[in-house]
Amino acid sequence: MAPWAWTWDLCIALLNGRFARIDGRGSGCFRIAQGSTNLFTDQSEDFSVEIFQRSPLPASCVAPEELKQQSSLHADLLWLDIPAISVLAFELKRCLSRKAADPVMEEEDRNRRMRYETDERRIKGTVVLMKKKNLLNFEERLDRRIFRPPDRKVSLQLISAVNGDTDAKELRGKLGKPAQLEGWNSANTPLMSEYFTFSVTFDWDEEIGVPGAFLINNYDYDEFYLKTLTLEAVPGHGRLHFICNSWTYLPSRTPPALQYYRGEELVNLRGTGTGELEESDRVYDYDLYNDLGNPDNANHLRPILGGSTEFPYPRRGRTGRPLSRKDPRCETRLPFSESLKIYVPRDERFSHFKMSDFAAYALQSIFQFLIPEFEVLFDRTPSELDTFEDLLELFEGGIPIPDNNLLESIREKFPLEMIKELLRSDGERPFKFPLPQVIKEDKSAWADEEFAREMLAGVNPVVICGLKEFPPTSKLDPKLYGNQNSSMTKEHIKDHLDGLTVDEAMENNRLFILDHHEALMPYLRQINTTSTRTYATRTLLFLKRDGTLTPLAIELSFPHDKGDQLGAVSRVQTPAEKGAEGTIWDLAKAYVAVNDSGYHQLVCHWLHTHAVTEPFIIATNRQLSVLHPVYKLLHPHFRDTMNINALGRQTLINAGGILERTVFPGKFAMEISAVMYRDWVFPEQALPADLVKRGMAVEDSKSPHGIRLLIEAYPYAVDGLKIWSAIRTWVEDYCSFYYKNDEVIQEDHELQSWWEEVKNKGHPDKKHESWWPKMQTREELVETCTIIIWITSALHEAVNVGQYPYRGYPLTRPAMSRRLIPKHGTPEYDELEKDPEKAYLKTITVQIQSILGISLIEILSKHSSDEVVLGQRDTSEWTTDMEPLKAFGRFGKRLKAIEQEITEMNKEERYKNRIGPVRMLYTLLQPSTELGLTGKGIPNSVSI
Ligand SMILES: *[C@@H]1O[C@H](CO)[C@@H](O)[C@H](O)[C@H]1NC(C)=O
Ligand SMILES: *[C@@H]1O[C@H](CO)[C@@H](O)[C@H](O)[C@H]1NC(C)=O
Ligand SMILES: CC(=O)N[C@H]1CO[C@H](CO)[C@@H](O)[C@@H]1O
Repeated sequence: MAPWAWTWDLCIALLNGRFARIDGRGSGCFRIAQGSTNLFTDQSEDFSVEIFQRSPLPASCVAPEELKQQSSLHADLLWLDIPAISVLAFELKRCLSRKAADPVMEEEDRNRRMRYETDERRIKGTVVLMKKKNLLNFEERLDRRIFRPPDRKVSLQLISAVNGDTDAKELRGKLGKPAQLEGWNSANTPLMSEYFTFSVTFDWDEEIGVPGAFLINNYDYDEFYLKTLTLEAVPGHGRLHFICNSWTYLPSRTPPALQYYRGEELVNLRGTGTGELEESDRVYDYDLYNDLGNPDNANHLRPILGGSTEFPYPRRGRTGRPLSRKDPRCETRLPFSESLKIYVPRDERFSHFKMSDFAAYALQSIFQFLIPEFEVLFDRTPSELDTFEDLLELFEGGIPIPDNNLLESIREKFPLEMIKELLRSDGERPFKFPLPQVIKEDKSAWADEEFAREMLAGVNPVVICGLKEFPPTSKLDPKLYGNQNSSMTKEHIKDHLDGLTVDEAMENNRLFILDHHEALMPYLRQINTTSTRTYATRTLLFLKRDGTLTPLAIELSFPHDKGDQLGAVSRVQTPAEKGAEGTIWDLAKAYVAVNDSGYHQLVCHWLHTHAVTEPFIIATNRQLSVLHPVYKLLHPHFRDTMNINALGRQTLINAGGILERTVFPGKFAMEISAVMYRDWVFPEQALPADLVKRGMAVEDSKSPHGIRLLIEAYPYAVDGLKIWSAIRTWVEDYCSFYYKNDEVIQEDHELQSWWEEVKNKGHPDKKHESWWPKMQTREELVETCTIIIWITSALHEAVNVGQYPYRGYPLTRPAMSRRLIPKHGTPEYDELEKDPEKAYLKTITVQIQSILGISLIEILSKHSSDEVVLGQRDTSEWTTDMEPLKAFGRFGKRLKAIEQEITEMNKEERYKNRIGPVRMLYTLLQPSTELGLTGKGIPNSVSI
């Protein structure tokens, strides 16, 4: 292993790019950076300087030998996290000094230089490729040298940026003669690298002039990832360095010679709309969610989502698998064991070692191997969870697994080091869950204050509304559902309003509601046919003088036994501490939590971030060239989303999948999310608009973000608005550079086609809505892009990362319930009086599998280090335009300042909702913009 080559590779590992057209069936057009840094010259001294600037050496460096040992297993991780980079820098320096002393290298350098000087009609270049490999195939990962280099089966052709092709009908840049990749020296390619460096020699003549792009064709069956091409000494120009995707042009400003290729590439990406798509395809197309159910299995029949008024839905990426024979409207599913092979456009599966694959893989393994085993285990020992202590024991002591064979088979089935962490070989309780943060410090997770606080600063802070009428009324059709108005009365609450009357409290914006009644009610009867028993709930809250909320009453409603038209049967519980009433109050809160966690997972998380984003991604790739400024703006925010969504259709949201098993509506879960999509309004996804709509804020031009919060200490909104505004400023600066006025927007045909397609093909069930921005002004473009970035970054983060810390403790935040409140005079009621813990546990469902699921994700995400967070990009050379780069720098600085502001607020006791009685700070919207990949912060995209 030549140390020199090793360092070379490490340099390259720090950059990022995009897949080249790799299927050998066509050609792709690439963009190119001029005058970039010297990262890829033979003088890698430049590089070492670069690295040292970015990341100062830590005081203690890992010894190189040690590094190498670790590397063989965790090479990818090492590349990506900060301490490792520092170590690499250290290593690099060491190697450089060796290189200088290496006479063979020097000789080669000299020869190369001579060739350049004597042979002017040739251009020497260096191509850097990455081989494709299977993430989960450990053997392959270890022995990368078995890669057969593509050698002469790959050709490259330069495309002139200055001269047209006289033989072509339309204007397109002159193509040079194909050149082949030259030899690949295996000794030069280190063990732990996926990157390969090749030489290439182009014939050059005046007609090519300065190349502006190149065409690459792969006639080999192996695919590879193209990183860079560097041309030495282009006559009349000098050095040219092509990093995939760093030039930006509006369609009308593209050099004429390249326009043809720009259009052709988009045609390629749109595909033909027919046939099954294969792994190497890069085609982006739309389809219905007709692949969740299985027509051949009576238990797995599910409606098609999308394409009907009953079940409207955003579109998903098309895979083109064969249709079902039994029901040709449905697409057949991939076998479970092949889940990871589900089609997504090749460029969407870019990063080979990343969180989403990991998590999907882990979840799949859990559900395939573990859950069935656990189910057997817990059926055998039904008395296992009779008391709250038993549950705590699970967290503190691990899950008891009596059967050693099971343990062994689990070990075999989890090839990944990280999952093995869960499976200790010492002692008989191997599954130890980290204690969820919410009960770590203090057991007051039960407290009413914490119950209420989490509506403002928990994992689902996006549902609570201001109360506008009392008692709350229903919009459900009385012909179908009878009287669904609330049965709460002033009597229930009047003594707890700080001396105000109900009307005064409402006028002063002191009353709030978490309303989970309206949408759930029509489904309760159906849900009642599953093993779930739950209520529709309305929770009334009062804003106290100290800025915290307290629950006043919870209304639990259930359909009338004799039919829907007779209206709801409701009961109203008010806070109680002792005896049966105290237990019933805790149960009432539990039913609210059940409803809230279902709504959170299905609507706030899946539908409002994952599902609605996918059509934007597809339309962006089909209609905006990679050269387009809006493509460039949005692209980092789309990373991994199609991949995780596709894996989700395979194992999470499918019939019988994880979602159905872990949220209370069971098999109706996805249907309900479709019904909820009817209410989705794109412009209301903007944070300020959302807050105003929910009655949590009022418009106020004097306030910093144009609105005034009615609960001043609403941490999600306070932090969110800062981030929202930072994104908006950045987007505005960026768009203003390319679009000097509204006409440029109107005349940008790619932009206009993009927007048409978002509406008509991506969200076609909503295409007639009048609220879609018209995309005629820069203001509309700025607002639209801000919303997209907000959804994919901060909004997703706010409703995603807190799941385990806030919801990992199923006693206070159950996700399922299996019976209603027992009636007076029944044996069940007696039990509730005598043994409240047991009665409580019989009502809520403690789901070992869901704890296991989220805790695994929790553990995995601690290890993930390849997220790129808001305010950062995976390469600093993402554009060559200086103004946007500067604006981006300002955005990063602003986020850093916000980080600081949040930290400061979190220190102040007076912001009670930031810490709550459980002493757990609200940090979900901390942007964490320090340089480096700390695994913290707001990721750019929905990637898990
Ligand atoms: C529910 O309340 C609204 C507003 O007070 C009222 O108009 C409506 O008639 C009530 N519905 C029923 C079915 O009583
Ligand atoms: C809910 O299910 C239970 C048990 O099957 C049944 O007795 C009850 O009538 C159902 N309630 C409604 C409203 O359908
Ligand atoms: C499925 C579900 O989550 N049920 C309801 C919970 O509460 C929200 C808020 O009103 C409803 O929209 C959901 O339908």
